[in-house]
Amino acid sequence: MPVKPVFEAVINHVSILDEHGNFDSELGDGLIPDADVVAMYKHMLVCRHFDEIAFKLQRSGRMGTYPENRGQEAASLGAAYALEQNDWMVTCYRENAGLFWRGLPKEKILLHWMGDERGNNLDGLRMTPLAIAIGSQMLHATGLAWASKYKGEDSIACTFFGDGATSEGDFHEAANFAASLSLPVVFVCQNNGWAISTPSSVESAAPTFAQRGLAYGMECVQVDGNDLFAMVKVTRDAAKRAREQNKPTFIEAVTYRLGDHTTADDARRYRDQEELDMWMKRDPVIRLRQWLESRDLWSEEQEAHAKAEAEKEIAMVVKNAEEIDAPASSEFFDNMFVELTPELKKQRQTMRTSSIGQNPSQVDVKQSEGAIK
Ligand SMILES: Cc1ncc(C[n+]2csc(CCOP(=O)(O)OP(=O)(O)O)c2C)c(N)n1
Ligand SMILES: [Mg+2]
Repeated sequence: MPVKPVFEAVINHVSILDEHGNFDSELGDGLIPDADVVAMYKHMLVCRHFDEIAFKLQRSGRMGTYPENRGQEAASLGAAYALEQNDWMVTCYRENAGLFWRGLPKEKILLHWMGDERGNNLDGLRMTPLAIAIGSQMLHATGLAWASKYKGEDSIACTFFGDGATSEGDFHEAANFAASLSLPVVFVCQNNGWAISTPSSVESAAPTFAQRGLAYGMECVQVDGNDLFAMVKVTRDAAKRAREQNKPTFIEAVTYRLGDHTTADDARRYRDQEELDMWMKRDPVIRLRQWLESRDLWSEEQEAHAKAEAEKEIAMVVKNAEEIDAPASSEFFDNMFVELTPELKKQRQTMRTSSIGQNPSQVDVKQSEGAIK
């Protein structure tokens, strides 16, 4: 037969708890201990409140631009829950829920968006600063996983990015290296339907984003990203594959951002109210609460108590972020590289002298070093 298929593929969609409350016991029973589901639900309430307060801080001129995470909490939280303590979490900017779950102090996110570089100082945490340059972080994840494999460690890297980011060359390079060098990376694409005002249908003509990983020889799966259980399941499977076989996986988490792209955006100008209304009903927080209530694991009183606790906690987080001592002006050089490049070293050393009118290239770097400490 001169013509025969050489490759065929199927992309599976995984859902355990759907928006109507249907729960797949076969996949879901025993997946997460009840106490952990309760803890993660409370955590989602805290994250939702954090989001609301961060939005208000921007609107009242107390913080710079902020990207709301509202609606996408289950995707990063479920994935973060499935990772081991020493795994790397390499994110963009809609993963607060997962980062907080893994121990990122909440003040750090506020400081970041307040323009204070200390928000990016993550010493001791296996996570990288929020990547605002779209797609750049996936390369870092591949590099971290490569380092882990090279050193014989058992940690893996889990990276998060949007649907739009898969159109960046960085994604394709990171994916190709990860698959062809057999590196322990989990790629989690949060497909929220939009890249600012560009709908995903314009970003890609393919029926799924998951299949983008196929081209590189990766395992690929699509999952309901608003389903905490399904996120835990697919990430756990992918993490196991990475750890035990050094094989990367591409996970497409189908979700939706319920807010604007950032506080600098007004999504009403490009998306329909009906679309938003439909996704409001698929809200991961509502879904999880219904599941907990149906099992007598949650009550109205617990809800009120948890919300009051969340308000207290976030008020303290805001206070800590706003009352921190002003940073030294040279601190914005300090948290990106372990060792500064020669150019940055020079900029750091000459920033004061050049700001008062001296040409940095004419400043004796060694002499000025002491003055700017
Ligand atoms: C390299 C680069 N190009 C363009 C931008 C401007 N930009 C910021 S967010 C964004 C869209 C990202 O969409 P997606 O990856 O789907 O993530 P989402 O914001 O939807 O979570 C763009 C184009 C950027 N930050 N970096
Ligand atoms: Mg998007």
